[in-house]
This record gives sequence, C-alpha cells and structure tokens, in this order.
Amino acid sequence: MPEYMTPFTTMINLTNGVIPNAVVVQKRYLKDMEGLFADSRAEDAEMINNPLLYEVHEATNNPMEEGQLRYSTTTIYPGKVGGEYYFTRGHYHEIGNRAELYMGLAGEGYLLLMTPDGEINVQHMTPGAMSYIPPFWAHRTINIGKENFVFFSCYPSDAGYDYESIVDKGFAQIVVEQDGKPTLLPNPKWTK
Ligand code: M6P
Ligand code: ZN
Repeated sequence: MPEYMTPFTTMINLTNGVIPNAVVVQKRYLKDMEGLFADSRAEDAEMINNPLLYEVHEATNNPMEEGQLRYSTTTIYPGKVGGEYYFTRGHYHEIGNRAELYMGLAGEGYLLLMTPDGEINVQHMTPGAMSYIPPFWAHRTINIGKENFVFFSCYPSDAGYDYESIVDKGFAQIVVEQDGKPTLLPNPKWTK
C-alpha cells in the first residue's frame, strides 16, 4: 500500500508572484551573483550598492523523491549591470533528464536556454506564455522590461540544481540593451 499524501492548495498572487505561506523565500543580491555579469568592472562598481536582483518564493517542501513536484514563483526586478539586464543565476538540473515548465505572470522576460555543447535557444515570456524547458537544457531568466518580471515554475522535486557549470563557464550568450532593445551577443567570458 502506498502512503497517501494529503492534497493541498496554494494561493499565488498572479501579479507580483507573492505566495503568502511560502515555505522558503530566497532573495538574491548582486553579491550572490559575483562573476556572472560579463562586464566585471561594472559589476565591481555596482557591488557597493549590492542591489536585490530577484526573489524566489517556494510554495512547497514536497519530498525530493521521484514522482513528486515542487513549484515556485520568481520576481526579477528591472535593472542592468554594464548594459546587461538582471538575470537569475541559471542552472542545469542535477538529474539532467528532468524537465521544467514556466509560465509568465507579469512583465516581460527572456528564458535563455543552453545545451552542454553551447547551443543557445531563447523564449520570449509575457503573461500567459507557457515555456517548456526540455531535459538537459540549462536555463536562466532575464528581465528585459521596465517592470518586474514575474513567472511561475513547476519542476520535479528530485531535479536538483547544478550551478557549478554556470559559475565556471557562464552562458554562451548575454542579453544587453543596445539602441533601447534587448540584444543577444556572444559572451566574452564563455568557455566551452
Ligand atoms: C525558477 C525555478 C527555480 C529556481 C528559480 C531561480 O523559479 O527554476 O527552481 O530556483 O527559477 O533560478 P536560479 O535557481 O537559477 O537562481
Ligand atoms: Zn530548473
């Protein structure tokens, strides 16, 4: 006989991403992102202010076992470091074959995806956009607008996070403002 978990419902504020009874709220400041922006001088200069770049509200602490799901909301604030829009750290899943689903709730962003070979894919996210992250793709979200970019995500509980590869190599492309528009450029720090 399986042990039956009790079903439950979570309330989510669809415009600002707040989950009133979130089990974990993570706030990520520039200090938590050291070395990730392409323009190191701009990053160093901005470190004095140490702005809050984004926060993640985790709705559940469902068991980290196969078959379970977790879900969360992320709010990325508008801003740039050396012309590069604020983004999340980005990760591969520790168990590489785990997929993930994102849904745009407010504002405007890019979902930047990359295979371990450095192939890049970009999805434009606005409210209502459901973006599918297939197994094995690293993923990072970027606020390309002037308002908060808010999205919902749902992922297998056992997926885990591999941040190391991103810290070491970064993403093959960066998103910077050029002529007032988000533009993809090769990442000068990228190593294959
Ligand atoms: C989404 C999900 C979370 C992730 C968050 C921030 O909400 O993918 O699992 O934690 O984005 O991304 P990161 O962990 O890369 O900073
Ligand atoms: Zn993920």
